[in-house]
Amino acid sequence: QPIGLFDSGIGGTSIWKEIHTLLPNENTIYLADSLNAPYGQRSKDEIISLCFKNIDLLIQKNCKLIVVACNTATTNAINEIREYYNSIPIIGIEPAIKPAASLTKNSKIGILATKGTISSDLFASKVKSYTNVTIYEQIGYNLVQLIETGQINSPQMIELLNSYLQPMVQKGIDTLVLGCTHYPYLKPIIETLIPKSIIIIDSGKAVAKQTKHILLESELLSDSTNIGTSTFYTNTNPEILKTFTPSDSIIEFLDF
Ligand code: DGN
Repeated sequence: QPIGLFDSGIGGTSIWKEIHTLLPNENTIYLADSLNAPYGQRSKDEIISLCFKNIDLLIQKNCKLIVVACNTATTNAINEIREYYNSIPIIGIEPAIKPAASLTKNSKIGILATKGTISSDLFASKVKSYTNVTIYEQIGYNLVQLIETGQINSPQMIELLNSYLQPMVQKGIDTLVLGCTHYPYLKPIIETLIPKSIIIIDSGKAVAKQTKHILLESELLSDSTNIGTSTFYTNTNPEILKTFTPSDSIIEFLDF
């Protein structure tokens, strides 16, 4: 039985990579719901129903565990998802505030995430619960769209990123959280725009560890002789997925 993952587009492949690296014996199915991307600018109700649509399909494909490989979907819909799908393990992704709070030395953390994540109630209550650190939030308007359209290294990307990062740098942050699963692909550019002393973190490795832990605990871990197959479905043009996945992956168009 495969592990199922989904995101509004290709961003969650950054999470898939960490899971595949840690658990190479697992088969995986990834849904890139690019047709409905970006979730970051949709209402909570819309996000919930898109999540249900994706999870129904992954369950239909016999998945044993679901990873919501999207901060926007997790922060807006994880409670509703867990309540409805109560017989399958669900792993969500949230901006890595906790590790950032333990890493920061000057108690100043910056978070870059989508509008959907930053304006969610779950995110707001998380931020509030960290009383010992100052958290500077920044919405990454349009970054997902540029990544989805193959413009990672474009002048527009550099300009936008710079305008989002400089205010946080000026506030003196020493830790930057990438709170969207698309953003790890921007790390090489971000590193050129901020001081080297600022630590950049995302949730990928922690999520992979958590996935392993849950599979072990529920005795769902695949046999160590299995060579994991990786299948990616997209409901738009498969071309863009090819640049974010290994060449031996199965990439197919699916109408979902
Ligand atoms: N990759 C999603 C996230 O982690 O929030 C964002 C995608 C989007 O639709 N904005």
